[in-house]
Amino acid sequence: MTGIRNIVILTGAGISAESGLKTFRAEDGLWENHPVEEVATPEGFARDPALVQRFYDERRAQISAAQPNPAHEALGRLDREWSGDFLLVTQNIDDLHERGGARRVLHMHGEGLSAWCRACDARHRWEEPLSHGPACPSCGEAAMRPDIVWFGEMPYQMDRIFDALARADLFVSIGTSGAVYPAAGFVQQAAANGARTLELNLEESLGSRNFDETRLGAASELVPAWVA
Ligand code: BJW
Repeated sequence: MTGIRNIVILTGAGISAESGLKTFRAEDGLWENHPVEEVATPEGFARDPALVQRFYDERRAQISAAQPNPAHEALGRLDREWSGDFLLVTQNIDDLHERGGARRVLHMHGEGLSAWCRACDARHRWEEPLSHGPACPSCGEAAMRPDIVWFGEMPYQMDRIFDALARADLFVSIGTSGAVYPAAGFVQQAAANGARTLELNLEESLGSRNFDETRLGAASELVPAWVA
């Protein structure tokens, strides 16, 4: 990677697919059996909190049972060995990047194993079911919700992401369909600031035409080959 010092990587559900976690928009994907407006909007949560809590209870159990695959591990190696700036922005709520050894990880859509108290704003690591309406360990209120960014909500740490994109020499997108903003627009932001842009995905995405280069295939093969 000659001449490259600052790297920003964006990952999506495709990087965890080979760890057994479903993507969203595939034919048998998560949105197939769970209408998005019911389980991934604040309005859906207000209408039927128990349904939404159950959906994330199931996801939490699946995350805990999954293992990182060679793509997560290759990015973990790259993070540990890269002395320049490195930011791994993930849209995923699983913790497979961390368990694959990455440290400079930013979860822009939240974390499945975290719960957020709407009463006192505290965040707590949460591996148990939330659907039982447990009390917040900080304030005692039964106001815990999944620490997830739903449609219509502001993704986390956007200032830090835009700052990293402004300084990136290389932007790499892995396993994401490019269907959801603002993440889908990062490639254009990075390119406008002069970064080279590379996409690694199983198939052409909605944003493929915006990248300098697209390599098609499974993340568990493409990512280790790119990092090597
Ligand atoms: C493989 C593989 C293998 C398979 N190897 N690849 C501009 C225009 C239009 C609309 C909007 C806009 N700006 C905002 C909006 C509204 C909205 C939006 O984008 N709507 C669209 C539907 C159009 N966005 C929002 O509401 C966001 N908030 C927001 O914009 O706030 C205002 C704001 C303004 C300005 C600046 C900043 C903010 C919030 C979005 C929240 C998304 N939440 C979800 C659910 C929560 C997390 C969870 O439950 O897990 O996040 S939706 C869901 O989609 C999830 C994902 O993170 C996200 C992206 O999906 P992803 O990861 O791309 O998965 P898939 O399934 O779509 O694709 C998988 C890909 O992998 C495929 O391409 C496969 O081919 C590939 N693949 N196996 C490699 N083995």
